[in-house]
Amino acid sequence: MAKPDILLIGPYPEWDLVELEAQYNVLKLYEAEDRDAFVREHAQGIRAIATRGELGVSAELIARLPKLEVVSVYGVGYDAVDLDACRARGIRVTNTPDVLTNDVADLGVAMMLVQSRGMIGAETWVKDGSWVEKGLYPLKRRVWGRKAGVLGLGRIGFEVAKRLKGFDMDIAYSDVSEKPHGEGMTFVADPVELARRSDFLFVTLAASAATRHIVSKDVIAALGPEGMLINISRASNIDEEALLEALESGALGSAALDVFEAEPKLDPRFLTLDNVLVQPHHASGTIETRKAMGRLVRDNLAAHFAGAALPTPVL
Ligand code: 8YV
Repeated sequence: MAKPDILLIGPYPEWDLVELEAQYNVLKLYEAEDRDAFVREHAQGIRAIATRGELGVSAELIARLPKLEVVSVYGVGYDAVDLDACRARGIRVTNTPDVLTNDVADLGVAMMLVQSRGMIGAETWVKDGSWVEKGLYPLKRRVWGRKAGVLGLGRIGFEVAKRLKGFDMDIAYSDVSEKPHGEGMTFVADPVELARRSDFLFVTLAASAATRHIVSKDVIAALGPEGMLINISRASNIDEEALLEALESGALGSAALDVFEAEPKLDPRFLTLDNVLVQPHHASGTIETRKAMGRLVRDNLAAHFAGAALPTPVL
């Protein structure tokens, strides 16, 4: 029997590609010189899409693929997949939850530590000779024992909070309602109030139209000139223009960001600010986790084509 055609929206690691190509006829959209012509040429055969969290699939592309049955997302976030278009056509959607939770939480906590203790600047201080010429590195702010806010106490938010407890931090969270797993933390319904009581505000909620700019100008102002914003979710959760203005004016102390509106082409203002730590959307980027994510993408595709229950369905 012929291998089913699957459309790969963006590159996957080689180890996943080898496995996918053994089972499917993999059509690499990202390698096509003329993507429009490539889609037209293969439109009648494509039964599955494999994509990445930040790339998703547009309604426009879905509309051009009449035989599309399933979209498998390499990532927990599926906000970039047009779910309405999939729902309307009965197209199944899967993601890769759980396997990446701990790595994403690790990176968020690492960013807090690196940024609060000024470790990037401290390394430059050593390497550029400032230590020898100027002496002691400027003093930075402590982390342990201070106040942390977690916006979104889902799987990732919970793991962030668990780690912060190890730093004896006073932890509060916001979510749509009080959570049974929020034991030992203070529930604060209003994100502005949460920001007001926080030294460090972690953004860990799944992005959707409803959460767009939930970290508003008011939330940023409430976090204030001594506060730090850490985003390991999606850029759309933050009003990025308000964030940049607050970082430039000092209305917000600092930020540590793994995600950006125009990634990978960031607003160039981010690149000149010295109170922001920027990371290339790699919170889930460990070999172990990425291998597990790739496996789950394939397990979902295999289950779909075998007519079995999908391991991690979104739709
Ligand atoms: C990306 C992510 O999918 O899990 C998510 O939602 O955004 C990430 O894990 C990953 O960077 C691969 O592109």
